[in-house]
Formats: sequence, structure tokens, C-alpha cells
Amino acid sequence: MVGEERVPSDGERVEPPASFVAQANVSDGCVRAEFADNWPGAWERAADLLDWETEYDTVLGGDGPPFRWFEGGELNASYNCVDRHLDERKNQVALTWEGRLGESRTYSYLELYREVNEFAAALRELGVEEDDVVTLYLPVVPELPIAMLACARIGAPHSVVFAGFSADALATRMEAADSEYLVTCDGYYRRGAPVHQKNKADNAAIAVDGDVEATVVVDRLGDDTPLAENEYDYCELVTAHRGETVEPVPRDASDQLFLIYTSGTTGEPTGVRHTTGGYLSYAAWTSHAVLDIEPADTHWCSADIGWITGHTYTVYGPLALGTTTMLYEGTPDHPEKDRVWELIERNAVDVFYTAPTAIRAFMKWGEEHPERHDLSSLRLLGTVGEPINPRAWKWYHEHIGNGECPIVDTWWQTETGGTMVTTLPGVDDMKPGAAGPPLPGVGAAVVDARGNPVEPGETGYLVLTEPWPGMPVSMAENEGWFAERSSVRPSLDGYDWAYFTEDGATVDEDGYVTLLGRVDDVINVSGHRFGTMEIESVLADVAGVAEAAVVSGPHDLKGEAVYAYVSAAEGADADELRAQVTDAVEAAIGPIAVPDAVVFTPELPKTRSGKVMRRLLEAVTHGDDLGDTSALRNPEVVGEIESSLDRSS
Ligand code: 6R9
Repeated sequence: MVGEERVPSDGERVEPPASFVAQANVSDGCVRAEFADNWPGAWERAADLLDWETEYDTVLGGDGPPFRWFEGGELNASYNCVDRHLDERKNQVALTWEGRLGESRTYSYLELYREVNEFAAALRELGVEEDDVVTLYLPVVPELPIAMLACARIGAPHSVVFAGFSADALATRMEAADSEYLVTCDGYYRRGAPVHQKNKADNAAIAVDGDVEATVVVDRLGDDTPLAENEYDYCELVTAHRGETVEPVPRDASDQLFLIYTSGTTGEPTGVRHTTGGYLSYAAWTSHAVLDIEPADTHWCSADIGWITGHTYTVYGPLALGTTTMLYEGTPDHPEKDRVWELIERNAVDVFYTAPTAIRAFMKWGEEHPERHDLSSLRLLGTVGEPINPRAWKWYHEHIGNGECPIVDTWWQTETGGTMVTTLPGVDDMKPGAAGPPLPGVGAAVVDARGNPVEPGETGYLVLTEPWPGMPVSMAENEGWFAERSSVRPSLDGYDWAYFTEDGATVDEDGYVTLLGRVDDVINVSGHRFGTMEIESVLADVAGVAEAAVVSGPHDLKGEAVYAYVSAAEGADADELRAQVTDAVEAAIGPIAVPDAVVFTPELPKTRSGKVMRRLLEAVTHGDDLGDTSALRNPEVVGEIESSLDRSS
């Protein structure tokens, strides 16, 4: 949680400017009543944004799980994101890519159509069949969305693994998905230095016992990477299939479009499976109603495509609507701290969607950087991934949006597929710090431990009380879904069906929800989810670590930081162990999960029954009051930990 100003909405309201409302895709407040009076029928609005090969019979099939959104309908996601735009805008730019070294590339809808078809033909020839999972382990290069759309074309679900993940993390995900096909690259640049991605992919292939049927390698570094048997150069494959077309495979609305792994409460990452009809409708609808995307726009969602935000709001939503979507491979401060503003100016970006962690960094770097650029093309700003504190909100509004662009603070999760709680920018007033009301048609409530709605201003748990089109397959099918989640959980017995989001929240008298952070063991570092258990199980494997516990700590820029408390085995050297711990996390998960602080303690604080007292570790980390410590068996370690923290700060 962001330490500063965690009590956000001071009741201040900011109205969207009339000039924005006048042109907004959704500006009629009646949309709420329309969904309320005709639920689930009004979700037709979302499905109508797509072209269906076979019209659906029912908007929502099933009174309870299994839910079937747009039952009976058939469609293809690649057709919807590419082919159907050719008549009207074959020469319009679909993808514009800005590379790390200052290079750029664009693909018109026609060029995208050609390459998606050629790569789809190549995947088929390599043996990929409908429903085979293809793993995509690529940084933000145009070949990533092209490969996603090529998979979608032939009905093969993709599983994109964030490029910064390690070989072990890739192997775990390939194995869990039973995926025998991999698309990767020789390497890519990170802050100007090359990262050798193919080496990581090779190590993953060894770890999965060589069960990889084919690996396709995109040449990003221009290295002459030697290719083994069953390894293919992307460019050669596409060239070999030049001019070929592949009929888009009609998929049932409930058929899987992709899966994506995310961190939950257990040590193992969870695979979330999204559907073709429901997810794509939801991506298109929220891009239209919330991000206000129009075909003539240039849209920039700065998230990496390896996360759900990039899937929905860089690839599927914007392309389904026929807009120009911008891909940026680099970091915001390389080569200079005005890189983002330079890109917005040069590409005349209309809608910019980023994370609070980035906004806090921009604030720290100073407004002189955006001030050097003409940002007047911007019409709407968005944030996602973590709570945004009012100070950052106001800075974003004033210095990037010139006090004129509405801001949508969009709350959602990997599991929800698209945004759920946020203002409609052409309808609702904004309240800095509060995400907003649930979107029309979305059922959400803040409840206490017994499952009863809390009074305005009181804290509780955010639950989703109605199914929505972007729900994943497991949630649609599984009656017991919500009951299997974490140990801190409200009782949801009073609902026919409900989903516990694992987020704490408050709601005000206008129904605006303010998010307070996760209530499970998930740490949100710069908007990326990691399970404490996931990191702890890596630490436990380091020789020299007797015991370790991982908790969330405060961080000015990243929102939350990973604090590792380690009790060392006899004779271990602290400095060496610190380096080993860092290396182990980097190898098992990736650099972004590496602890910000490794704090040594002779013992972990434990209850009399021998359980690690995480609550206490969190309180110590945040410098909060320790609360009731009567259950603590070894109170003396608390002082030791406090003095270690003082030394390390
Ligand atoms: C899309 C995405 C989900 C978790 C979620 C919550 C946090 C996301 C937020 C937000 C406050 C917002 N979160 N958006 N918290 N305000 N606008 O980020 O998915 O990576 O699965 O993370 O992120 O805690 O539960 P994911």
C-alpha cells in the first residue's frame, strides 16, 4: 500500500470538461439505468462491437455456473482485430513500435494482416493444431502481437510469459500449460545492454525434459544465433510462407483465447484462462466506454504485453476497435527522462494509460521534462495496477493532462480480463484517489467478514457479485471458485454466486470505491503481482538460509517493496548470503522480484504454536504499532530486527 495519503478521496469532485463529454463514445448517463433494467441483456452492447461468424442465441447462458456468455456464438479474435478492418482502413497504421535503441517500425492493417497470416501458416506447418498452447516469451516487439493474433487465427491459445522472467519461471509455466511450442528471440536490449533471451529459453527447454516440439526465434539483436534441430528463424518462416492466407478458425464464444499466469496466495503461479467471445467483447467494450478509443486515435498503454494490461489494452481492445496502438520496448528514463513525453509528442498520442508507479517516478524527475514537449494531442489519461494517491493524481492531471484530460483510475485484475471499477469518463465526475463506481452492468460490493455490505466510509472486502463477460473459464465453470481462495475471506453465503477479489476497500455515499490494497499474501511491486510464498520458497532453497519470511514494505516509487527476513544457518556469511538470495530470486522468478531489503535476524518472530508472525513483521517493516504481541514466543527478536532495519536504512 502507498504509505502517504492512504485516505484518499477528500470528497473533492472533478467534472469531466464539456469538450470531452461532447465527443465521448459514451456520454449518456442513461447507460447505467439501461444495464440495471435489462441485465444481462444490455451486455449485447459489448458483443455488438464485434463481428460474429455465427450469431449467439443467448447473452448469458446458465443461471449459475457454468456460465456461458454469448452462448451459441462463434467468432475469431484475429478476424475481429485484423481482417474486418481491411475494407475501411487497410492503409491505416495498426501497430506503431518504438524500439529501445530509438528505432521505430509501423504496420498498416494490411501489413499486419499479411504477417499474421504468414506466421499462422508457419505455425500450422510446425504442427500446431487447434487448442495446442503456444508459449510466447518475447519482449515488446511487433512479433509478439503478431504471434498472439496468429495463434488466435488457428484457435491455438497463447500463453505469454513476461520476457523478464527467468528460465525456471518459463519452464514452470510451459509445463503447467502442457505447452510444446515456444516463440522467443535471440535477445533484447535493457537500458542499452543486451539480455540473452535465447539462453534462458534453452535452459527452460532443458528443464522441461526436452519436450519442446518447435522453437521459433525472432532475430532482435542481429546476432547469428546458431539454431538446433526443431529451432526456426522467425523471418525465414514468414518469408517461406509469403503471401499465404489462413482461414480464421471459428471458435465457440466460450473457447479459450489465451491463458496467462499470475501470482496468487500459493507458491505456484495460477493459470487464468480467458474466453474468445466474452473476453474479447469485454476488452472491446471497456476500451470503447472507458478508454474512449476511436479508430482515428493513437493509443498508448505503457504496460508490457507480458501482463494482462498489455494483452487487453495494447493488443486486443485497441485492435478490435480498429485503432492505432503504440508499442514501446524501452524504459521511461532511457536515454533521457523525457522519453515518454517525446514519444507522446512525436506520435500525437490521444490516450495514455500507465501505472501509478510510473507517475510517481515522473513526479520525482520533475515537471520540467513534460514541459519541454507539446502534449496537447492527449484527450484522456488512465492509470492501473495499484492505488493512486491524490497527490500523484493531481500532478498527472495538471502537468500531463493540462488540467483538461479526464483521468480514469481503473481497478481490475488478471482474473477479470478488463476494467471493472472506474468512472465512465464521459459521464461521471472523478474523485482523486477513488477508482469510482462499478461499471454499468458490473456487480460489486464492499462487505464485512460476514458478507454484509459495509456502511459508507467503513473498510471491508471488495467482492464481485454478478458474472461479467470478461470472466475466465474457471470462474465461469466453478461453483466453488470463491471458496477456494485465501484464508482471509468474507463469508459469501448470502450470494448465489460471488467472487472474492482479495482486495480491501471502502465505499462512499455515492458508491465510489477506494481500493486499500491486497488482503492476501500478494505483494504489488510497481503494479506487478508476486506471492510472498512464491519468493519464500525460493529463499528456503538457498543453502545458508535457515528460515525466511517475505513481507511487503513501503516504497516511495514502487508502491510496495519486497522485504526478506532471513535467519542464516550457522557459519553463513551475511554479505555472501545476501548476494546468494538476490541471485536465487533473479534465477527463479526474475529481476523484478528481487528483494529490496534482505534483513538478517537470529530467528523469525514466532507464535507459541510456532507460526511465523507475519503481521508483526509487516508492522515492524512499516514502523507501525506492533499491536498485541502476547502470542509471541520470542519477543527479543523484535528489537534486533528494528535495529537491523535502522542500520539498513
Ligand atoms: C490489471 C492488473 C491486480 C491487483 C488488484 C489490486 C491492484 C489494480 C488497481 C489496483 C487500486 C487500481 N490494482 N488496479 N489497486 N487501484 N486502479 O493490475 O492486474 O496484475 O492481476 O493485479 O492490482 O490489488 O487485485 P493484476
